[in-house]
Amino acid sequence: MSRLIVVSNRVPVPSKDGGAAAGGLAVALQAALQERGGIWMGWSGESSGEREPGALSLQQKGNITYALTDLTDTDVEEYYRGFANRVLWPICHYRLDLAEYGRKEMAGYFRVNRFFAHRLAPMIEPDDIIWVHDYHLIPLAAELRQMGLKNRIGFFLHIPWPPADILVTMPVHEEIMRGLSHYDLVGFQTDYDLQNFAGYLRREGIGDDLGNGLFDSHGRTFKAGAYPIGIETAAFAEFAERAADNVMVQKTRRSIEGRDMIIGVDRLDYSKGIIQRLEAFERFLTSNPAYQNKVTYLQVTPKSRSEVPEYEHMQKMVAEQAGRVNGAIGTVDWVPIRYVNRSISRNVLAGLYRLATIGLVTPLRDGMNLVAKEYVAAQDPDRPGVLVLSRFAGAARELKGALLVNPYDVEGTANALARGLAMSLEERRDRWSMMMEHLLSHDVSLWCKDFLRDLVAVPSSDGSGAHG
Ligand code: ADQ
Repeated sequence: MSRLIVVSNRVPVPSKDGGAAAGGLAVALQAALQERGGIWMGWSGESSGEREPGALSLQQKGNITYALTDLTDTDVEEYYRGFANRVLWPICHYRLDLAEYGRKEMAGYFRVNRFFAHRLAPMIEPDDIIWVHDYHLIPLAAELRQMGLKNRIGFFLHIPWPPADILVTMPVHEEIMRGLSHYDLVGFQTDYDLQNFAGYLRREGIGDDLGNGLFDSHGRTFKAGAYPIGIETAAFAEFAERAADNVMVQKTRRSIEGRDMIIGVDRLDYSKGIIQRLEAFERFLTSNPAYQNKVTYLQVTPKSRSEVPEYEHMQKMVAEQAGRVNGAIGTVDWVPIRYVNRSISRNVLAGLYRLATIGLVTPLRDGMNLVAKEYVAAQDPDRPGVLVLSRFAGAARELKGALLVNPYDVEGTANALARGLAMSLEERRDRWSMMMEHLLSHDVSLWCKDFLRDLVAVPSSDGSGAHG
């Protein structure tokens, strides 16, 4: 079996003491790496100032070598904060209004990808399989090909892929698309993203759809497909069951005694629709006054990317809005919105999901959204809660038992909350079983296997044979 090389912007290196349980994606990729042996390479998260970063820092854990590099301050500014998070992230989330183009940032993005390729290439053996993750590293395959590598290289995009009309507003859309054509397999979260990708090739006249998922573009034949990512369903359900004994979960249960809890869990990001969600909760309370003092909404939101101005601004807006609603509707013995700005261990998180009568997941646009899947997996099969889910999350295409909402429609979301809280136990069980069955049969380890199976099987454009 060939070795596996995973490359992603950040790398979940296990801590010395075993640390907090890692997320499902890390667990699945680590399992594949352990089985095949391999390397996980990425940015250390550290800056080397203005000096060229030194050699890769290598750590061996079982069959896996973690290979990390620092980046210079300029690299971090241009590649990470600049192009990746202020151009590609907003564009892929349909936010043309937030994209900030700058030649320097674009050049920095391509430069850092070249740098990654130069650091990675000496470690690669001819029959290694390479799997690149996410929007930070789209041009990596092209750089590796430039250096003569003929390995099988796959790419998975964790975020949405926008329609051509949106993509072409990005000045370097042609280079980005050329970059994708250097992979052997390009994976998207949903069919809808895949259609957007195929639609661009057709519209710009730069590629042919050969059928069977194969495309021809920029002189290469490659495969593109939808690979909806899953979670570690069975393990997460077990965490949730065991979390009943956890002190933090018990304290939370006592603190909501006699009330229903609604839970929202998101990184603080404008794509997650947190502002609109708070508005919907407020609307729900004002249109259904009987629920006042009977429902508590817990929003758990660790800060992210706070050095990017849009995120800093959002942080302020969400805090202000939660404060305003609490001031206007709360009473001396009831705080309608509990807003927590921190990260929580996966065990506790699973226990909190299980306490909540409603999981409220309303991104304005999301590649998949794992919180929706985690909420379902964490439910008590005898008394499951209700998932209220944005139709604009990739997960909405799979989780048919959810109450689907349009997050821009504040009143519609408020009505879904009322419907969810009043739903009969029988309907809750029916909806939940349908979703749980799907999540158990489409978990993250299957996702990983499916992608690698297809990557190995795709006919190679570079004359290299298939190998498993
Ligand atoms: P994200 O945008 O980060 O991921 P999501 O899929 O919801 O979004 O994953 C977030 C993860 O972080 C979940 O596993 C969740 O449990 C965890 N998390 C969130 N808040 C937390 C908190 N306060 N404490 C602890 N953990 C917390 C990107 C894409 C998504 C895609 C994933 C995976 O934007 O669309 O689903 O990658 O492909």
